[in-house]
Amino acid sequence: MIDLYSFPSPNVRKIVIALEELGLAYRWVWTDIGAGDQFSDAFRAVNPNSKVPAIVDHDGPGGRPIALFESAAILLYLSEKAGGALLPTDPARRWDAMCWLAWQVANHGPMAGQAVHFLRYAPSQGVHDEYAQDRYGREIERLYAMLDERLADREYLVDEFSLADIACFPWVRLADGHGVDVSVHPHVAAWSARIAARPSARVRIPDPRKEDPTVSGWSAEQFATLFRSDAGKATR
Ligand SMILES: N[C@@H](CCC(=O)N[C@@H](CS)C(=O)NCC(=O)O)C(=O)O
Repeated sequence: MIDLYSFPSPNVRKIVIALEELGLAYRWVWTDIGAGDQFSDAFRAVNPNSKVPAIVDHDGPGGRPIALFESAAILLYLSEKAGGALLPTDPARRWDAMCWLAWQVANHGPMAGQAVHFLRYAPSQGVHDEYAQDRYGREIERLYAMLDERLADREYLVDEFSLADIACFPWVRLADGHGVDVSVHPHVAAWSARIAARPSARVRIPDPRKEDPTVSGWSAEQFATLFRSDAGKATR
């Protein structure tokens, strides 16, 4: 059994899709990153970097429990556990998939994160607003143009559905939030619709906060916890 430390977020969704595709048994461990659960000693024993996703596989190598963090490492672990599934068997194509997986976690995810931060969350810094929005906006557009070019003549990033697609898809679904209009990247839009049709992509990540009708969006306290700053209070 695998414990998945979860919160409704694109990086967690990658792991959910992989677990579902591979048919591996898992259970949710709700980790409220708005309430600061990621900074608890118990959580930091699993992920010293205080972020979701993280997993504990109670049946890890040698039958012993293993804790893993960082979405790319978790995806590769799950693939290996399932005998190399979700990666091409051909070595050249497998390495191609690795490149796109690394591209997502080192470029697409972080740049999208910065773009949404400066578009939606950062308190106004006057003249500097435009600078940050321009910098991250341009970089994220460049990355989507690159993705679109890659998908122009193939159904999936390395022809067959792989970890590379799983890593990119949940972020592409949030493109609006980081200021990207996916309709101007038609190959990305078609690829995204293809993946969205898979049952694994439709699984709902449980969110106990949604059962509380008084909770909607981020409160100033949750915002301050998440960004470890009081700055957000100025915007609310
Ligand atoms: N590079 C990490 C990024 C993980 C990440 O940024 N997780 C966010 C949610 S999507 C988080 O836990 N944020 C809480 C925080 O920064 O305190 C990965 O790919 O797993």
